[in-house]
Amino acid sequence: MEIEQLLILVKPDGIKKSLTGNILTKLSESRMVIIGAKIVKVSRDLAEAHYCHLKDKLFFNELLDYIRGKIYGEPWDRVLAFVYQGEDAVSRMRKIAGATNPEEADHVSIRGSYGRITTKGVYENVIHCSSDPSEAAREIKLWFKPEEIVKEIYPVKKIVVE
Ligand code: YYY
Repeated sequence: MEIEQLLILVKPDGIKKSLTGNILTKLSESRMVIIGAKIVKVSRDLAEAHYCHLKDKLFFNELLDYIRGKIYGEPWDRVLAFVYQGEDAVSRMRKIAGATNPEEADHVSIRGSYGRITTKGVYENVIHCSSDPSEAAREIKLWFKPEEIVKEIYPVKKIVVE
């Protein structure tokens, strides 16, 4: 079992639909620890860098508007960013997040429960979840300064609820 970190974003539609609590509850089933957390108004540069692997897609501009919350306006034009850490964090969190296309996602997953496809064809899938460990490392560096991430953490003792 590898100890991994990954980036989770509650996207603007997740914030607008007041889903942050539900999303964090579902993610907490993983028993992973949060080692970074903040709210971010996403600049165009950050959005482009985050989704650089999709820059040739026809939906790229809509995707940038979506992650920047442009299509919702204030006060929904922001994301909540988290760094999680745990054993096999990426694959386990991807399972809880669900497939990219919310209509194909397992109905108990976050995206399957709360996502939808817009009339413009954008997958409004309420969260971002890093797709593999190297992508996670790239994204964490992009979104967080080193001093914003708690360092200690592993090995974490078993979480005991008294
Ligand atoms: O890592 P993940 O978010 O699951 O998938 P990506 O292929 O990186 O796509 C990023 C983002 O783009 C996705 O969460 C929704 C959107 N998107 C879309 O709107 N339509 C597609 N056909 C593919 C992706």
